[in-house]
Amino acid sequence: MHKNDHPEARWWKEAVIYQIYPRSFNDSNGDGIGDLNGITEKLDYIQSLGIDVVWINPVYSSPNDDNGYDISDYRNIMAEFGSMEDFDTMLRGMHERGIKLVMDLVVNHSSDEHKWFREARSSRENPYRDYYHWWPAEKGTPPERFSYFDEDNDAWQYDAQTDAWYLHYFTKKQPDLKWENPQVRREIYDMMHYWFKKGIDGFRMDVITHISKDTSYPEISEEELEEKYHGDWPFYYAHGPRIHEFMREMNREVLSKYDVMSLGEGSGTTSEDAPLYTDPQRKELNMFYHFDGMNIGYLPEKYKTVNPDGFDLLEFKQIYTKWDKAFNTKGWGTIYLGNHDQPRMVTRWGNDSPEFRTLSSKMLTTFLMTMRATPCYYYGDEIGMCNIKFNAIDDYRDVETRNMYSQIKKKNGDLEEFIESQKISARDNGRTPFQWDDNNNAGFTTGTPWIRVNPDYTSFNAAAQENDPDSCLHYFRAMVKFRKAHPVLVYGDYQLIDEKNPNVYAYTRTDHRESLLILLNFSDRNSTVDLSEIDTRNVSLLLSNFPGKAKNLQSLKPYEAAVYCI
Ligand code: TEU
Ligand code: CA
Repeated sequence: MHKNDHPEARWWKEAVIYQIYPRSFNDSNGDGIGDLNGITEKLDYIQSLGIDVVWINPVYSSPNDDNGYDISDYRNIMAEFGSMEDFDTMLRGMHERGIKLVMDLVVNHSSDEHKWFREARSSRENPYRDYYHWWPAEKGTPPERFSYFDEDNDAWQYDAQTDAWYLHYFTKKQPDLKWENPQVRREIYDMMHYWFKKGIDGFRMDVITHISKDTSYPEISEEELEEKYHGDWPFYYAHGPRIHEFMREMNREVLSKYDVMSLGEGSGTTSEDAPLYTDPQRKELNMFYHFDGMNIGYLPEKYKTVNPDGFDLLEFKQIYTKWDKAFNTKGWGTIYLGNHDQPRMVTRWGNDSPEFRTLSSKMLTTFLMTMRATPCYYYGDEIGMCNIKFNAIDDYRDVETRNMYSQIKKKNGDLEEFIESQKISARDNGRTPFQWDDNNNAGFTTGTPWIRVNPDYTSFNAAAQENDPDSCLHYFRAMVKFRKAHPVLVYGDYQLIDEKNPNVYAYTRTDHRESLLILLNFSDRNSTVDLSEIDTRNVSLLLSNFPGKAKNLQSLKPYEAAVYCI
């Protein structure tokens, strides 16, 4: 293995992150809900993947209106997930195995059941009142603001007790914290110190771009807002006027004091804005993940309704190339194809038919492990888990899907089309229990799972894949090792090849030591690639998802992935 000598080398650039959705990973006590002891039980498995960092979705006290993204106590563990002792045991177990832990930081909003909000709503004079954004009734109806998760998309909720509205960009049980209040920021920084002192290794920062709001309403109209913050929603929710001031302050007061990873969820930012958060000279965050890649393949005007024709690979390539460029000199990015807010990667970006599921899953894994950004790999993708595709609204647990359904119903919209479309795009597709083995409920729980287990667990599960050297699981482990053995995949230049090819994504990664060529066929047909731009005289195959790869470099089988040294 090469010793890494890159001048800008950092552990978090070289890491592979494995994201765990605790509710669905492993249930240790039979109540149907995954928990911290469940994760601890599986630490040897997690270690066997060769990953460096685990990111867990929120495990703090929460009434679970939005599965833990509505926090009622930032310094405690959700009762369903266990106790603080269980947390400490899990963290110790990870550190003993050389695995770092990144937690979710959800500070754009709290739960309405947080003490701060309960106090704030009790009277206008309460000292916590100014922790949130209020609109008193005597000023008339509040100016229009959009909420992502509200049934009427109205971000203002009227509260009779004090005759005022409060702001919530997500559900009405997620009131937005007022970052403009220095006391709020101090509370949050203290809380961050509390977790860092416990020994955690970083934060993934939920909708962090949204914390700074334009509070100049009603002086500013919806139209002016759109213009000021790059056109259509949701951009004007992000990247608010004081955002970089807050980020720098958080860095100075907290992050700079530890050797930790900070990863911002970059919703609503463009590739021009993003480097402002991650440019090391600006001392804000380490890295960022974008939504541009996730947002392709939807019908315009129809939120989360997928285009039945699928997505355009040319657009896909253009987006990932653009984002590589955004971070190639300033800062650092992350890359993902699925997470708890997205459907399963093999269904959305590959092909989950029996013929192509394993192949396309490996092809997508190859993509994630050979790009410049830090990969965030989602639990279950290593065994090729796919969308569950519920037929009925009652099967869904997610507040987003349920609210969209009620909205469409209210407007007498096409519910059938919606349910069909959610089979591809719904977040719950990525939240079904991990498939450990072919026992009841895939070995996830001895009780009744909080959300249905994908019935395909009898053929797709970790135990079966352990015994199959050609499985997705073994391929993922091999790819992680491969990335670590080739620092060029972390730091090397990225160059798109055969840009106009509609089926094949081809690129090179190059540093002073070596040059690798990556060929990925995203289609279900034999495809060819034009390699005339590069010198392929000394090419040798290093890795492929087709063990006996065809001799002809230019022709690729359906969903073939191959990495060459050139
Ligand atoms: O997601 C923020 C975000 O941008 C989502 O609203 C996203 O657009 C949506 O999930 C796509 O379907 C974060 C968390 O990752 C998400 O789970 C939370 O629900 C949300 O913030 C509120 O905290
Ligand atoms: Ca449990």
